[in-house]
Amino acid sequence: MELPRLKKSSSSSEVAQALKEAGCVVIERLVSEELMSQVGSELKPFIHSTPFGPDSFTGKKTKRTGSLIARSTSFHELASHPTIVGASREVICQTATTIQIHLTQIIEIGPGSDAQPIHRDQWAWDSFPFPQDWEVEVSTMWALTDFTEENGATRVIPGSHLWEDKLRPSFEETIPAVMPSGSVLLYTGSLYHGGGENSTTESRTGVNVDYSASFLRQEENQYLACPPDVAARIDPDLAKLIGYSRGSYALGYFGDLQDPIEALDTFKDTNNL
Ligand SMILES: O=C(O)CCC(=O)C(=O)O
Ligand SMILES: [Fe+2]
Repeated sequence: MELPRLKKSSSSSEVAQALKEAGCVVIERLVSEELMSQVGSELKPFIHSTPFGPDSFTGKKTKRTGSLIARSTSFHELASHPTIVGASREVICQTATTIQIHLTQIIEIGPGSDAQPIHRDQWAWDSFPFPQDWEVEVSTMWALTDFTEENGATRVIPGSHLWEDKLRPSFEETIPAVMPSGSVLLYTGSLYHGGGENSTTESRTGVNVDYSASFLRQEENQYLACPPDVAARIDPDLAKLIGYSRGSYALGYFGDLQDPIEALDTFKDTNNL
């Protein structure tokens, strides 16, 4: 199966349909290169002070820098892009009533990095065996630099979202998601994939934003990454998407069954925001 490729003008439903069929899809040049380089320059000091990963999964020559909502205002446009959020909602809400941002992470695969082991992102939930027709996560990888086969473009196996669980596919079964800066690769939590090997002398930089069913624990702790004094200053819809809202009917309330967004309203009132 080939990796489906869609245009910037594609609707959320077209993207969701491609995800349901192939488990992955690229939208070419969804945002401008200028926006990507703005995100890159806002995050540069944070990437600079990030240590390399401790093991072969995170990558010993790879840097992973999080808290992107608090650290880069330009990044908000990527995290809340209507085509992406709409498609994620459509795919995940076959099984859940609401979605949330699961993690935000800039991934810089340094020169000489080995390929990452092929995996499913949904294994993060203790490898819980979700039924095959349950999609609980949509991952996105925005190309900040161009993604090439040589510099470590994400490797995917289109169609593998329907494969059995706990397989160990070989690197040879994968293909690289080659795409120019400003493009985005979407893949379900059930798709077998991994970061590629970087045999060039430059870093490959991708912006990874994942969305998940709100009934699952978030991989990046959004309440520490974006505490109330930060969350009160961002767009309320984005604040809701990171978890300052109720998940489903009962999840995430505080105090006397209050909705989390009320905590931000109170914070704004007391601080005249
Ligand atoms: O960096 C990449 O291309 C993929 C990273 C990835 O799959 C992960 O960290 O889970
Ligand atoms: Fe992954």
